[in-house]
Amino acid sequence: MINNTYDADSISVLEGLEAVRKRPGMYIGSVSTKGLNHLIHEIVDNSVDEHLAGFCSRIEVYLEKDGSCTVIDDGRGIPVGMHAKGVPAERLVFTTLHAGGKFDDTVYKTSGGLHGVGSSVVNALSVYLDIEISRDGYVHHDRYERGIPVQELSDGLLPKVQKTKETGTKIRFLPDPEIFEKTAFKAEEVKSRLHETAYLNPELTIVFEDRRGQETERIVYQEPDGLVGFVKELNHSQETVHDVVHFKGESEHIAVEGAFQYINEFHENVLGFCNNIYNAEGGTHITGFKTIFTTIINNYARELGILKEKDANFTGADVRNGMTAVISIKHPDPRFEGQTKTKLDNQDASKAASKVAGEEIQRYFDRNLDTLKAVIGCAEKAAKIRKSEERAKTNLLAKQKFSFDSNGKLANCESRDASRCEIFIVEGDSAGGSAKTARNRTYQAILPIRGKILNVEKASIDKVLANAEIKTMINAFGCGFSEGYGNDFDITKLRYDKIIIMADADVDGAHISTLLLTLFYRFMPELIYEGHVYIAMPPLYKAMPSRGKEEYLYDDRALETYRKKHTGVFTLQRYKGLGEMDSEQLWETTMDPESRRLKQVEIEDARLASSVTEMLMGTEVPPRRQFIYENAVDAELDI
Ligand code: TSJ
Repeated sequence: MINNTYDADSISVLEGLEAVRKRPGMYIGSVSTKGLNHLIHEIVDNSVDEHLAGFCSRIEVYLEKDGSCTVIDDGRGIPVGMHAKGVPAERLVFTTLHAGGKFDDTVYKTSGGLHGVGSSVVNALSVYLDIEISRDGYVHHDRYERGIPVQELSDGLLPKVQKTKETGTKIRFLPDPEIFEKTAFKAEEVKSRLHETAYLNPELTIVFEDRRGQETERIVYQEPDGLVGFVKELNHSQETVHDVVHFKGESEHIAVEGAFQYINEFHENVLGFCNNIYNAEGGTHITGFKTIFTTIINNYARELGILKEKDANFTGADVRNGMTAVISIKHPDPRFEGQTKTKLDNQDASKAASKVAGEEIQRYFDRNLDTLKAVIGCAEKAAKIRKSEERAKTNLLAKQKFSFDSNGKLANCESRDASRCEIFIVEGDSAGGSAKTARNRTYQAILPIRGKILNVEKASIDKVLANAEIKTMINAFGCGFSEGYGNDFDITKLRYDKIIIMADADVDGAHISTLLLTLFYRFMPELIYEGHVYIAMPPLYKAMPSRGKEEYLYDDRALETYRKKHTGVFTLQRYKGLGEMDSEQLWETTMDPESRRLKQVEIEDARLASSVTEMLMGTEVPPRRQFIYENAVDAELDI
């Protein structure tokens, strides 16, 4: 009887394992670098949960030389005692899908995260996962390989390998190259997420080390100022209008915290987090905050006589003109919806955010009239510009509705079936010319763009709209654009299923891609959410062996492999730019759907692009060069 139960359990464990390894995307989103990095966050989130429960103050994350990742915390240590099912509790954590909740006495679960997976998924997708749990006076050891336990138990329990007075959990795992397209973690993304976590948890210390290079890079993230520090950091290079306003409270068992500060720019940046998870698509907490904020400002504006009886209210977008804000809530049972399952859906979160923000912000403004007046001043400016822009915009779009080929630059395709059509945005006239010759004109359109397009992160909307390249692009796509002021974007009108950025694999190319991504991110984010934006990946080399077929090599790793495989003599041609390829080569390597490589742009890429654009555009030249260089190299490897 006991044996049967045990067998049934191990069968279901194996089935779970197989399910995860068969369809990893279902559990971690994708098997690209994003999915790979997701493994780290999935593990770290457990330590953050332990912090939220009040038992952990330090988390260490190490990227190891062998490609593995180590995560250490000083929490209570995963329970190791015998569980009712006859195995150590820890074994269930790592072998049962969605085990978390069973022993989880933390109030707030991060398990409602992007894909709601757990440590068992990371385990199933790792060549090895090694565990040391310090608690009850000992270090307990366990180990899995591709999800299967390989550590012998003694009397049904984990072996104690050492005495200790400490407590905590240490996990080291190596992602399986059989599963992941690429197995090198992207440090920049890990760092940015850890930094974010530090801001969201002011009493937590997070240590990061990248031990993979010649020299170890070590960073200690510690942000005692929390959300206030976060907003300051977001605004660090901006002209601010007042001190950061902070508010905090609880309603319906939901903890709500926020901070905001206005800058002298026509730009709104409101970030939402639920249980430390970033909500790229916003959600109910954000709506609740925005709605109450608009009401508060309109009420004050009338009270102060800034809005007269005959005046219309400020719109929400007016009121948030120049606002940088972070809203972070802790919800006991979060639900997510939306294209990327990052939009908070709980109605009570809207109520709680609105109640806490409403009460606290009014209290603040009652005592800080200068800040209030500065904020209302931003809204007034926005309302004024909105009114004149509404006119300008209608004129612009009306005039150009049917003339998007007017400046002769767009070579449109013949088909009007959007699901088949593609538009290549090509840097430079010479590459543009080759692309026009090379393309399949039935369904491929070419839009050459020259030089650097406007940095939309900095420019106000009228400048953006005045830019010729941007105008042509908006007109070509056919779906308008959206900014704070109204929302005229209509994705159903999109004329192309794929928008493909084709830029050189060098510094300038990386720069222009970054600017384009920023433009899309700010004015047409749905294009990215719905997966319409791609980056073309031209090859870096062409290898021509003295005997045999020539071959295009898309990155340095491919070149390395090629060198190992081909013992004979071969000539290597390095492509410096798209312009070096004739139209036939360009077609074959970069445009032909049968043989080309495209990288689908994910919202995280665009968010990163947008946040670095400002730095790229700054006046300090040295860090900027370095950044572009590092990322240009990255882009080469990241295929
Ligand atoms: F994800 C994971 F399981 F791999 C993992 C868990 C990874 C890492 C790096 C840390 C952790 C983890 C789990 N750190 N701390 C904990 N804590 C518990 O699991 C724990 C400890 C004690 C009690 C209790 O009720 O006494 C409850 C829990 C959930």
